[in-house]
Amino acid sequence: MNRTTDWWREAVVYQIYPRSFADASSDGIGDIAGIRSKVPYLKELGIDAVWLSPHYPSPMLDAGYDVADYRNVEPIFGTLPEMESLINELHAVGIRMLIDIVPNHTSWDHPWFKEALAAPPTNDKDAPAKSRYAEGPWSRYHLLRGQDGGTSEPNNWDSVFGGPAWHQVNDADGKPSGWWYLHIFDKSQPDLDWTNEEVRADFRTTLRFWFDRGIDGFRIDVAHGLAKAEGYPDCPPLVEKDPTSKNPYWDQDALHEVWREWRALANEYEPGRVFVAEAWVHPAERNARYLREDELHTGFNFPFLRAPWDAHRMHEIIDFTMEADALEGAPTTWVLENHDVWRAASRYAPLISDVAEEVESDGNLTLGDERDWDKPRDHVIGRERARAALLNMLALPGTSYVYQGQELGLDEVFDIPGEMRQDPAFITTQGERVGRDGCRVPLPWDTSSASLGFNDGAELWLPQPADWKKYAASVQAEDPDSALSLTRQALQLRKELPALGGISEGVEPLVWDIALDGLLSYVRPARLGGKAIRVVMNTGLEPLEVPKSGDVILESHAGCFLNGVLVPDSTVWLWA
Ligand code: ISL
Repeated sequence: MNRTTDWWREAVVYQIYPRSFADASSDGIGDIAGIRSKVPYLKELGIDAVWLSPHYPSPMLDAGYDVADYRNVEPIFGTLPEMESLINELHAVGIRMLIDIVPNHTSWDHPWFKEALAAPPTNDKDAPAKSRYAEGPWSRYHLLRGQDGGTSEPNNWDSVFGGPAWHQVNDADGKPSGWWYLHIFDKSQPDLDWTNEEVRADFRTTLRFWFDRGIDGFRIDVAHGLAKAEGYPDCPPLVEKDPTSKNPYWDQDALHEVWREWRALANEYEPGRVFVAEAWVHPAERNARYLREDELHTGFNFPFLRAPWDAHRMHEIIDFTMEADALEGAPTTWVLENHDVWRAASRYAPLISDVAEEVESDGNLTLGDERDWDKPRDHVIGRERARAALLNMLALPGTSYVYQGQELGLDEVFDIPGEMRQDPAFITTQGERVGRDGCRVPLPWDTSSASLGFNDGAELWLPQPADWKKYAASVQAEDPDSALSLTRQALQLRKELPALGGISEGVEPLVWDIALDGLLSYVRPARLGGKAIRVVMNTGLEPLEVPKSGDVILESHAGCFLNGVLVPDSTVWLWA
């Protein structure tokens, strides 16, 4: 174990979604210059690393997850030299930098796809259904002959954003060719064929391109999607949304070969570079296979993100994810928010109509948990729970991910007018699915402009709610009880208290204290001369007596722990 290179085992990584972080150019969309202006803020927040969502040239039909050039910077965001300055400036203040990479698909604006479209397939009416067209430029993508003489999709696969996962290509005369390309996401995101060595070699070049510029690692988009089952079999009924190997386009064994290749490449660097997998795979043991010693370093813990507001369920999830990852010697990570899901403050907010009833996620959380999104919720409770959940997360052993604005306690924004919404899930389903724009609203920084310091007041790509002034970072910085102050304190204590670290020395199981109805409690044992810490969270509806309590280190809101009793919707760190 090398403590210097294993920083990723217990870091706090802050996700920056560049469109919505800070806009120095005042065109309404965030940019690299905006991020550079906030490096002091990031330093003061106390994070260890940044993960930047895609910054590559893109037509932005999926907010940059549709990449047209993997070795450059989107002009809206800035230039390559600016990107290099950002890397250096973060490093200068001791913050590492991960960037996103999107290997499952390119944009339809990528030169490879344009080249493919310019080489229309022959309209071979006699070609059997599902035959592969793997010649020339099309061999980098999945192009198949449709069924019923080419008139219908090659199989029943659905796109994650709604509708079929196939789009028909025209022949040279502009008529439907009978050949269809695969797009598991939007039709502007054709899937790459990873059995093609040219594709693999080109991504190796991209990895080196960024590693050579000082990037510390990559977050790998859709790491469970690269291989498709041979023969493109139909998806069995009811398996459609199932991220297991039963689904012919998720979690296929063949893709692990790619991760082994990437790991070997990352290991060539000194210090070694790291990967975090975005893999929505279950069961946890299968997910852990992505973290084998010669594959990826870590992966997101999505079961934790999807946990309902229930101590018992959280206990189970913390335990089984740690156990599964430990089988591969990997540390577990923790995440509550990202750019694809509802803000925690809204996700945990109970419906007003039935405060007591908690509905467990239906598994469709990945594109924003869209259950009852238009029904009123108790956001006061939601915000308290989000603070409590954050404090619990930051005490768990291993790396935690914080999504921009989570430190400000932002809510999901629901009242974005339809014509401003940009998520392909909203557009493809014509509004049937509300999509993910609600967690992507530009950040409120201060009260200096109509856009709350996001830019000089120019119109934003997504509107901020009228009451967001109270969330502005500058306002919260003055308030010792704000979400921002709480996050800063927690991150500071994480650095100071030895008991909250230690996972670099090996994967230790948590010491559970109690997980009673509504009460989650565990101890982080004493180490390096520091004292043990007990973490207690109350997800129940009643105040609960904490059987073993010590002096308070930090409370999720002031006064939530008094005389040994913890109020609902709160977390406390105590000396054990
Ligand atoms: O595959 C899923 C469920 O099994 C999805 O949850 C999927 O993994 C997830 O939506 C992938 O998200 C990532 O890739 C998308 C992009 O729109 C998201 O923003 C990104 O996080 C396509 O690149």
